[in-house]
Amino acid sequence: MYSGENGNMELKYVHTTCPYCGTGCGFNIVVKDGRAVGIEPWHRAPVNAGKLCQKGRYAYEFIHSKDRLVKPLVRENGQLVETSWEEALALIAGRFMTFLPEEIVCLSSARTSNEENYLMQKFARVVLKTSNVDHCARLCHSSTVAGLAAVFGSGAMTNSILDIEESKCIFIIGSNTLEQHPLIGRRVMLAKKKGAKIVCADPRCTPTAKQADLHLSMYSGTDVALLNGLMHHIIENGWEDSAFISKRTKNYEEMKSVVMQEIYSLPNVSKITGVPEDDLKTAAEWIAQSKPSALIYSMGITQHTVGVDNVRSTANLMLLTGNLGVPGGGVNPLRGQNNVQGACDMGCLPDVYPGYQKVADPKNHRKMESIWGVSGLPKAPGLTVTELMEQLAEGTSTVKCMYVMGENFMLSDPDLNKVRKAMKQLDFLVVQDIFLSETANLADVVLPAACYAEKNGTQTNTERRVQRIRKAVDPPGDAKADWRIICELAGCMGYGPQFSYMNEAEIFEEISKVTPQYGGMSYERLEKPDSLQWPCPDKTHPGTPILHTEKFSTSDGLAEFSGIEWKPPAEVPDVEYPFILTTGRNIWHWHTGTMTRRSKTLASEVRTGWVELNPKDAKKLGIRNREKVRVLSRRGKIEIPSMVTEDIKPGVVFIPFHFKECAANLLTNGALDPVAKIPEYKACAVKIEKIEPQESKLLEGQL
Ligand SMILES: Nc1nc2c(c(=O)[nH]1)N[C@H]1C(S)=C(S)[C@@H](COP(=O)(O)OP(=O)(O)OC[C@H]3O[C@@H](n4cnc5c(=O)[nH]c(N)nc54)[C@H](O)[C@@H]3O)O[C@H]1N2
Ligand SMILES: Nc1nc2c(c(=O)[nH]1)N[C@H]1C(S)=C(S)[C@@H](COP(=O)(O)OP(=O)(O)OC[C@H]3O[C@@H](n4cnc5c(=O)[nH]c(N)nc54)[C@H](O)[C@@H]3O)O[C@H]1N2
Ligand code: SF4
Ligand SMILES: [Mo]
Repeated sequence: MYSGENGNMELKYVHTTCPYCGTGCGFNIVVKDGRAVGIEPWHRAPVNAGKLCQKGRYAYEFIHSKDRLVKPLVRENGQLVETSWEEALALIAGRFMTFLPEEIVCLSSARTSNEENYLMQKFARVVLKTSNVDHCARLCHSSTVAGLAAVFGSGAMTNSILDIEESKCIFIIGSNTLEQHPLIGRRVMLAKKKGAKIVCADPRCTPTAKQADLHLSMYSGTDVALLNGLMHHIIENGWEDSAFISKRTKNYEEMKSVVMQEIYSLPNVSKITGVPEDDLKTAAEWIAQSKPSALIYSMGITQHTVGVDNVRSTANLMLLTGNLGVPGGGVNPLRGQNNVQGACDMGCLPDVYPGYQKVADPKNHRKMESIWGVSGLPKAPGLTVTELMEQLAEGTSTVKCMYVMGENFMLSDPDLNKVRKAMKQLDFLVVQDIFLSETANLADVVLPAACYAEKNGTQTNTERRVQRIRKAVDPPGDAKADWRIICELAGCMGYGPQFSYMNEAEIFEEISKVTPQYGGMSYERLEKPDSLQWPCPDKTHPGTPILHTEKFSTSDGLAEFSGIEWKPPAEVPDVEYPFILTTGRNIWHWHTGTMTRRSKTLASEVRTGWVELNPKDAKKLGIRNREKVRVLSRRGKIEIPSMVTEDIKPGVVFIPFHFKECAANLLTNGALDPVAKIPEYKACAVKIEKIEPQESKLLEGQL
């Protein structure tokens, strides 16, 4: 931090890390008279070298919003009314103590720091004696964590952001990198400038697909067929890396026997995926014949009932072509939220303590009891949030109480009508947020939290880089940092000694003791702009930019192929619901819009949602561009402006899920992957109806 004279104005520049995506760009918050007034480049930031996308550039605009939460609120006669911290915390502590461990769930937040996530899972386990702790990674990369851990022994991105530039061929599948991880997209573009081939597999011709040398325009939900087809062609041509396969992997023959079946020959795969055969051939040749090749994926792969299968298939392809453990290669899942990697690392998952140490292993159990100075920690894994919502809606759950920190599932969970029904089953809901979100609006108690610019801490980006966030301004009103709120609540419930920290650095010190991957890290070491990438097991370890260089993290050090058959999505189009709906994001907005829709520059660029459909489909339905239409699924309906565009495959429609007035999640399907329990956000069946002129007049009258 330094203060500079600018005319006679005193400006302060505070180095920090972006609160939006998992790229983890660094920037300076400009502070004047105690207010954040701008964002300026921080050129020494390792990930982005001073460059930013529009969300980072305007990440100061929502901080001083007039409708920030400034006081705790409690529900009285149906209304949320202001109260003091003492009363709010006493009320919560009293109520929490009346619930059994199996009756209570904590949801942590990938928007908050490692320190705060660490304390949330510690609160659940130590104070409430429950393993019921989860967070939005369940909706995002739970299939990555499960799938890659099974293959490589670790669920994290194998390579680094900088390293992408060294690649000779980049295969992007189910990731709109240029819009959703723009500063990683920049590295892809730099690789392209140096001659790398870019292949992009996506049902939409996104800005990323437009920059690619080859766009594989596929139907949603056909990824395993596509990947098996590419592997079929590679093996048929003898392009596999036999030396790598024999030295570093096992189970190759099983995988080979599956992908060499007739169903995965290119003519068949072309029929299933809708991608021309020649494009499949070119992609297979580029990926196999360029060394090194890197694979990048994100939600187009993970958010399916076959999410884990999809993830394992991507790993099969990169093992087959010998692209692991080398610079410019790797399987690179791009983690979404600023600190979703950290929230997972910190053990905000129902089956693991910090550092992915299994709850069910008695050795870990004893270790944690001794470090935390408690007895009676829960021994069995807890509930995932998606299973919880399902059971609540069916009326079969034991859960009666939820403590939610920084998640807005009333807009982000699938099948919102079901979620609303689930919420009716709860006796007590506490939501801690920076704004009165759709979820907070249902709570019995709302706690006002400090935002990223108002607290210190660390967060971990997609390439496992642990970086500092630094306090630039004071929180508004009575709002407090999440970590302080958790500690005060634990104190009210008789656990003061286990939660007495003077500052964030003390919490981090405990994290480094408990979490093997963070063992050698401290605030002092993280002060350097380069920060550290985990694993960093001891104080002299320099951190690890590339995983699996010598051996994999599995028990025998080998990576494991698996033979995976293609299965269609849980719900496929039929006569009544003839379109595949896929959902996702836009560069200007963030998830449920709590921050970006309050950011005046971002909000003025894109004001509401839309449904993308191909001109051929629009013509059949008699729908013009920008006409308001009705989209219906078996679960709900919305009204939304159309966007008629060649950029989407006929038969597929796309809706961004940021906008509450036309919420995509009223339509989506809550069907889950059997292992990861991730919902199928990327494929369900819908129909589209024209809104007749008389009807639309009536609607206008109602607005
Ligand atoms: N601007 C912005 N950036 C963000 C976010 C945001 O809300 N706004 N959110 C962050 C978070 S948490 C995450 S997880 C990431 C997500 O980052 P991405 O995964 O890149 O984003 P999405 O738009 O969800 O989906 C990516 C692409 O998958 C395609 N797709 C849909 N169905 C399929 C399919 O079946 N197969 C394949 N191969 N592709 C398919 C979609 O057309 C879309 O272009 O973004 C992060 N970055
Ligand atoms: N249809 C569809 N739905 C999806 C997806 C999709 O692709 N399609 N993607 C899914 C994915 S990948 C994700 S990650 C989820 C995201 O789902 P959510 O995490 O529910 O979405 P956010 O809008 O990021 O909500 C975060 C909340 O945290 C609050 N917040 C921000 N900073 C702080 C802080 O410092 N402290 C506290 N206490 N609160 C804070 C924000 O105001 C906001 O209310 O959405 C999922 N939903
Ligand atoms: S790329 Fe991600 S981390 Fe970087 S400025 Fe944009 S939103 Fe922030
Ligand atoms: Mo995400």
